[in-house]
Amino acid sequence: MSFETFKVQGANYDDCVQKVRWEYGEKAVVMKRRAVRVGGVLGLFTREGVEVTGYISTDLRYASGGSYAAPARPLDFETEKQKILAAAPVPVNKPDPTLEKLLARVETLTEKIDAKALPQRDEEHPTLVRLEDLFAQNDFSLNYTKAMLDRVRKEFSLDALEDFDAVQDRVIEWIGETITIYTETPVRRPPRILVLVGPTGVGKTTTIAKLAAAYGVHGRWGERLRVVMITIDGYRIAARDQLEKYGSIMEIPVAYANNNEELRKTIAFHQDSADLILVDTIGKSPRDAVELAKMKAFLDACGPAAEVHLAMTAGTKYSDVREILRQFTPFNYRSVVVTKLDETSRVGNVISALFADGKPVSYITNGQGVEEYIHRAGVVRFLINLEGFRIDRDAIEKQFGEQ
Ligand SMILES: Nc1nc2c(ncn2[C@@H]2O[C@H](COP(=O)(O)OP(=O)(O)OP(=O)(O)O)[C@@H](O)[C@H]2O)c(=O)[nH]1
Ligand SMILES: [Mg+2]
Repeated sequence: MSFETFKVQGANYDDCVQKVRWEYGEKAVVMKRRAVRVGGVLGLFTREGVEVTGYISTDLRYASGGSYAAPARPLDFETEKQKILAAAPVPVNKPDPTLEKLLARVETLTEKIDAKALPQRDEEHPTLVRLEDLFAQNDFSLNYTKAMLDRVRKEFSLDALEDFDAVQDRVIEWIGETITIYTETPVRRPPRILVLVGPTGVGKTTTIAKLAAAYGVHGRWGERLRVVMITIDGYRIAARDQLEKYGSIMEIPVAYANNNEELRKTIAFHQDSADLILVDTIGKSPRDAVELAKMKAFLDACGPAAEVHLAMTAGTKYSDVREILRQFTPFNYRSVVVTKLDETSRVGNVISALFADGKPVSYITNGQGVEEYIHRAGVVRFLINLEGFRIDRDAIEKQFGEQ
């Protein structure tokens, strides 16, 4: 079966989608996105951008006379959001918790309405029903599931659907293609500054210590680096002790900064003596906009080159992952660290949410011990965590690289 594909680049995901709609109309289906460098001259002045690839739907099942009901016209979350914002009584400059809650609710509802566009199960091929159950079992979002099942319907003939194993092998590949991995920039001079933000108790401090061990003690991903850990959580004695204990065991310096100015000075102090500066922060509720804004002002001392990573627990449910991703947006985080992968057998929630927001993953952690339970993120690591699918490890390693 042949179909027309496309590849479009833009400043961000929304920009790409707009271009796709403009060029190819409503029949275009975006399947894959990845972070790329765009623009520039002779390799200089490139910017971070996004590239989306997909195909043009030639699906005739929805044409009149088909056996499936015409799909409900999907509501677009952004359009609905703009309508709500426009109707707000005052200009919304700072996050308003009520409005945020309302937006989250609208998003859930639009998802549910979208999902109604799924054909009735009793009209479905058993392979599709089985796949739909597997997606649900792994906590994939309804939109993600629908997009995947649509693609299966489009790319497999009725005959081909009979071979469940062949179909699921392809689906695993497609899921793998929706996972974006963060590419580390091997900067050392000035030192790379890695800041970890995120909700309370997700494992930020532990992850900072794990990164310090991996980069600074074991040289696990290349040459051993000179590492410094800074915490801005100096007021909490327990937090201070926690990092200090790790620091003394690993013989890695730990510094404290209690305000923006101290943080700026501490970073300046280590400018020439460190290769990697790891900044641990105070866990914040994603709902506390005022506290988040304060911490953002504090962290501005790290400078624009600092890499902010957002830590979150793998077991977080889909709608909460979306909310955390949204509420931490002001920190301009580049990537997400998925923690406590060992505590869940479901990774569809995180995969769907990161895909919906176009966010890459940089590291995953999967255990309490500091020595080894951190890995650079890799597609295979997520795929082997999928439940119920038959995973052909050799095949996915061939495609996505060994982990
Ligand atoms: N199972 C499991 N537990 C983890 C992992 N990473 C951290 N933890 C545990 O999670 C708990 C909280 O870890 P912290 O590193 O203190 O979390 P935090 O985000 O710094 O917490 P706050 O500073 O209070 O916001 C501890 O009991 C850690 O041992 C992991 O990968 N797997
Ligand atoms: Mg902490």
